Amino acid sequence: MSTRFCELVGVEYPVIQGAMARISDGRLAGAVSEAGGIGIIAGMNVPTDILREQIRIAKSITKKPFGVNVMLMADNAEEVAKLVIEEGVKVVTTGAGSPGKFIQAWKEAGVVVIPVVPSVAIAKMMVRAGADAVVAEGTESGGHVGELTTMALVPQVVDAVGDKVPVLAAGGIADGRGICAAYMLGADGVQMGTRFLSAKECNIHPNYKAKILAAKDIDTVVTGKHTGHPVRVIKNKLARTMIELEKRGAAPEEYEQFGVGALRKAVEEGDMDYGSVMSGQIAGLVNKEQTCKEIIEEIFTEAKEVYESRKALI
Ligand code: TUI
Repeated sequence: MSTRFCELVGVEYPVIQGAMARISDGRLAGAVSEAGGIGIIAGMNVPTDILREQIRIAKSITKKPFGVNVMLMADNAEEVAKLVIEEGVKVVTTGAGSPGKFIQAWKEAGVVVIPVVPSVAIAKMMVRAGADAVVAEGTESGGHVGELTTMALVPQVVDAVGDKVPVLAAGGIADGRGICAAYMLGADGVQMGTRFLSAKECNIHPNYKAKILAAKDIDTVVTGKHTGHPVRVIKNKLARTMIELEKRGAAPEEYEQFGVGALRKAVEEGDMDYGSVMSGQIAGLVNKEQTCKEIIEEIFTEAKEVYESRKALI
């Protein structure tokens, strides 16, 4: 099942564990990489010394390549960009903006650069700037999302840049069916976040994990569309309050205050009422806690079975 993405980064399975702010740390990323995928440590707003510690934790768990995410809207983007070079991190993914000004230094240091993109125009811009691969992320994803669905976005990004770089699909993918579908759309691999929220190595509050395991198909909603930072979360009191205020035409400043610290409330305190419980639409499919190794082996075994059982249809 090796794809050109596997060759590019030197991994067994073409799966990236999506960066999850305040969630994906060295332990999770190390476990994903040790299992044959690419684990990603989220760098957003993590102080440099703590991030360095997390990178070293991942290195102590695995000798295989792993990555760090640079969230470009975050104040510490510049520091994270430098730290990955200092620490010899093999892969960088980026989100919520253009990493253009960092790309040259990363490439000189031999870092594989993989921006996450929500549209064809941004995918083209990233490839022109020197990206080695792109993740085309549909609006089904958790967290900060674009407008397009994975089904519409991935083949269009593949047509636009797939002859130059590998394209990975993200958003709404959590099992072997999703992997097969991504391959059929022309992707060379997938990025999954929500499925890894259920991993044994994922250090979120037990209430958060339970919420994901219990979630149904219609349980997420996008808040903050008017603020320019649309974020998909599990519906709760915080999400309903924000949507109500948006409907009433309240100024973004009025409800953005609710978002401050809300992710920490969910991840660390387990506040499922007023915390920001970021999750993708596929949470309804995520029903059991497993190790990263079990998750990765299961989804790729499933992908083979799905392909065998469905190929006669074509
Ligand atoms: O970045 C994500 N997902 C995220 S970031 C995040 S942290 C956060 N917390 C609170 C509020 C807002 C964010 C949680 N989830 N996904 C990748 C992604 N990147 N989605 C969309 C984009 C994107 C958008 C615009 C990438 C590039 C871009 O370029 C615009 C430009 O030209 O600069």
